[in-house]
Amino acid sequence: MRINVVNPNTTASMTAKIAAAAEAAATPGTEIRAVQPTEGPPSIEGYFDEALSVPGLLSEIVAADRGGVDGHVIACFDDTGLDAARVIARAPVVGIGEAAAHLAALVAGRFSVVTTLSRSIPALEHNLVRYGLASRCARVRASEVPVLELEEPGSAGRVRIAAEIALALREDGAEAIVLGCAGMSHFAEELSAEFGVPVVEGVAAAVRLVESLAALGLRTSKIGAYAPPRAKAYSGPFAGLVTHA
Ligand code: 5HY
Repeated sequence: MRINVVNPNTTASMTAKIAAAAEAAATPGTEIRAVQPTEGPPSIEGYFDEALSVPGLLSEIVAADRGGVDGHVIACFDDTGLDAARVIARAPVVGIGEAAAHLAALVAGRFSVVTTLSRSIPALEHNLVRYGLASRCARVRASEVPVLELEEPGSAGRVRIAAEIALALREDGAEAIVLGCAGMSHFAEELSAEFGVPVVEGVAAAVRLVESLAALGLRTSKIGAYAPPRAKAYSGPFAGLVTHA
């Protein structure tokens, strides 16, 4: 089985971290193709970055889909471009945010999300409403750690994330934690041991879920919202994307 894992930002060190988490989670025999676009934001922090990351993301989705992968993972906790990717791709597409929230809801009555900056919170809250999981999320919290600070050796990021987890367990009634950034993937196991609760990491969750969809022969339904684009004269640098649908 081949899974295409796309980091929608352009930071290669983050893609490498994501690849390691994806390969550690994948079942034996699954090949992970981890990539990032050549154009777009170096990190995704809020609505503007999300929008600018989508064309590059879709380019990577289409390129892999043409090559015949069995599934796609969007490795940004905002699930940027998820619905558009499901329109244009033949193989199933899973976002790490949606995947992590669903798995957290299977192991806890209520969970809290700990993400990077406060400016990302509204988009994540909106996603949880779209996914039908808002009632299971006690709170979306921010550690105020910028995404790229997580790439800096020796940063205080982990300490600030742990402090926010402690507050979530004490104040929110959270019984599990979801790490709200692909750049936090390497912290999950140690934080779960430190706090004694499930800490759900989205890359691993999404890899296992998309493997399951592929193994069950389940692909995105193409008769409604995710039907291929209607024939029209697209123009500009991304017009070639639609010939794939
Ligand atoms: C992510 N940003 O997973 C999100 C998290 C965030 O570049 N990769 C990013 O801060 O919204």
